[in-house]
Amino acid sequence: MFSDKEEFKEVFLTRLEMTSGKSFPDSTKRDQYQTLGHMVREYVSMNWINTNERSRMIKQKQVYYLSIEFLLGRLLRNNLLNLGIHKVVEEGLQDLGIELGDLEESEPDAGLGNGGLGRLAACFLDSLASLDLPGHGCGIRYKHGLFEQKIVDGYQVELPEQWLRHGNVWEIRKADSAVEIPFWGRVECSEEEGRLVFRHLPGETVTAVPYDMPVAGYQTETVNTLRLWSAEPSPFPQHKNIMQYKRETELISEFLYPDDTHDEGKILRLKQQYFLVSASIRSIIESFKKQHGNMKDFNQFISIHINDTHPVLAIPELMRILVDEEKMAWEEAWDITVSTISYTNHTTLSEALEKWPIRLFQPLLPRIFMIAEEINKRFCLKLEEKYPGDWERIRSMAIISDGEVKMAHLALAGSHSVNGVAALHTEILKHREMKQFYELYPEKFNNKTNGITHRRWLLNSNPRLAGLISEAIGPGWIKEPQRLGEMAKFAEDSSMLLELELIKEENKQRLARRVKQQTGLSIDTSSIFDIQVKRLHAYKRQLLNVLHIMHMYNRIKEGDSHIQPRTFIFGAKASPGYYYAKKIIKLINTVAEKVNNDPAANKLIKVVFLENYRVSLAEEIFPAADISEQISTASKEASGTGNMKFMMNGALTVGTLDGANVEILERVGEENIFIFGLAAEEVLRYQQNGEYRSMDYYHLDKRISTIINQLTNGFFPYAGDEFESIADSLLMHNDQYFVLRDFDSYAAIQKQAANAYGDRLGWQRKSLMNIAASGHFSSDRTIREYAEEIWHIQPAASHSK
Ligand code: 26Q
Repeated sequence: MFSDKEEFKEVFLTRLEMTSGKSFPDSTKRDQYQTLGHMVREYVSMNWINTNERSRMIKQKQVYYLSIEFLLGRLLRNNLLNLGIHKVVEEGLQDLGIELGDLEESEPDAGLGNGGLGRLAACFLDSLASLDLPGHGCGIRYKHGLFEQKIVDGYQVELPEQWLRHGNVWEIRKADSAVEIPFWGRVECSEEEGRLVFRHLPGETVTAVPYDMPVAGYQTETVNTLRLWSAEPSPFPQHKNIMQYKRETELISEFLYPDDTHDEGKILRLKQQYFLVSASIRSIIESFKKQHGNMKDFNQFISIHINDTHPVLAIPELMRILVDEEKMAWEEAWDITVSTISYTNHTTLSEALEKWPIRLFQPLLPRIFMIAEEINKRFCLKLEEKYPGDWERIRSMAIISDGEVKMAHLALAGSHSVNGVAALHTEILKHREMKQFYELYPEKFNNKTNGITHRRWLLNSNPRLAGLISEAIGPGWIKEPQRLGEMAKFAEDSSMLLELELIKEENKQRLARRVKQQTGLSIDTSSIFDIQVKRLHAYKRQLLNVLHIMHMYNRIKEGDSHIQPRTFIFGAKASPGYYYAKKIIKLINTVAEKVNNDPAANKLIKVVFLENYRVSLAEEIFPAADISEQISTASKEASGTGNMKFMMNGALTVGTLDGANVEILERVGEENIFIFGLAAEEVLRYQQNGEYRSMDYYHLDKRISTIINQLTNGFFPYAGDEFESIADSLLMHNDQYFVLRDFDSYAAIQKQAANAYGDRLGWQRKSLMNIAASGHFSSDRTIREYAEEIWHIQPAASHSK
């Protein structure tokens, strides 16, 4: 149906009428989108079935990537490009007077994630399939993804997100493969053939129904599966109050939890975690047993990866099945479990490590808790052997202690591989946060620097730049992104540099139109587009950026006209319960209001807050950026991946030596990046010796005292005491994230960046060098490393188109 334009049009029109029940002229964009989506989904079916059959026939090792989040965004364009039918569809639709772009806009974002961690999972799926690797995702089909953000009077307001309102054309409900998940109840113990046997008698069971989505690789025949589980009432509920049972059951997959490490310990979140893990492991084992008969060689054919600790119950769940159901001896089951499971850590903030109080855990998951206790007991015995008498060490490493289950400790003990997501982050894990575990298991620790799929983040979202690159070095980079390095040979080619500038200008115009449409504000595309888009967190220091804008405003008001015009653009969601983060959003909007309405300033600087930052908006933002703000307090950002998306689209980084910025610097060289601020070692030293005093910076730096005073002295006419808590965090609470400490060096580097922008060709050369060095940060490279060094999986016999 996609082999030629005429055939496509015919099928499309017939299908449109059949499925929408309307004639073509009466059909809406959404009808047309859905028709096309269903056609594409059907088109992949053949390869999907073949991929599944092949893996059943040839007994190839498979990896399952368990993640509580998959931040997929839209799928239509990605699927069209990966399947190689983009052109036929675009031209066929054009004949019918339909713009493909308009249909794409009808697709809701699948926003089943908070940010970096969830988006990484989505990039990994694309790379797995594109590299012909047998790797599948397992997640939750949340009815509502991350909340929709509105800005009302400068404040964030949250609305429930509704991506499933009109159905999801990419999924297939597999009711036949549903599994039952037990909760609550008690554990019965008996003796059978001289062996203690445990049986969980659940108080309630929930049905997990899988919805499968095809993941088609770029120009290959591999189609992997993303299996998302939905919670439904069990067909035989044994509950007194049926309505209440139905409601409680469905709640499990109703909402994605916003990343709120301040607000932990919600029972529903734990229920979600076990729901995902238990359903996934059961279905993995069922399909394994169909193929192999018994569980003996499980670890040789299956790898299970846990994305942070959220799915860590995979460890006790696999143990439970092997010991209770497969009647395996504990030691053998443990060896299989450890060699099957691998774990990625995404955070250095020790306060963010997951812990669950026993009083919540034990009643909800009584058998899993017993197994966790047994794992803990054996683990502590081993520690005692190795560190006799070192009770302090044993207590601090225990999996269960102080009335809590430590999920990271369970992951460290129960997996064979633990990785950080950038070199610096892995070093911090080894030598600080997880030092004792590194001493115990040095062989488990390894680094896998994050990556992004260059297909979504360059080929699809910046088609003009992608076209220019393909013209210059051929299209080989799409399969082998490290070949982007060949672009470096054009560093002195001024026609290439001018082309780059032109493309950037066009992308800036597109973003300017979006800004106009969303905010009513006109922005100047010849100004520097200086962009910070990411979740709002104190450690990411959006505050440093805003304070610096206030300082620039003050300079302008003092008559300094040596200012390179700049448009500051922000996008950020704050977790609904994160008071301080919400204050920063209000501050950004308040500064925007002041600056944009002051005729003395708004010719030189403007401030834009784009509401509801999400994948589809990101795709318009990255291609239009001149400056990428990556300004976290050094040591706090595990990796960052937005930094890579900006770089790949030719933006220059203003950043600290944190996360993957360090590796970006190594690749682009210091002349092509703007590095400032404390290094991680310095931050960690300050934190240890307590010698930082933010008040000194207030007293010694006039720029700083002026700005901080402005937060509370009526400078913002209607603000009242709105920003007192921000001023207090900086002065009374000693500025935990070293905003004032880094202010001077930030202001200095921003001046340097502005000067560099003044040299047009010089800037484009730097931009080119960033693009050229970005191939290393493709998730294809990352996934190859996981496949070779952790999962030990091989590509399916090459059958690329
Ligand atoms: C915790 C408790 C309750 C509810 C939700 C959560 C929760 C949810 C999501 C906690 C954390 C997350 C997400 C974390 C995350 O995205 N981390 C980022 O991972 C990226 C990919 O590795 C890194 O690039 C970022 O540096 C890291 O911050």
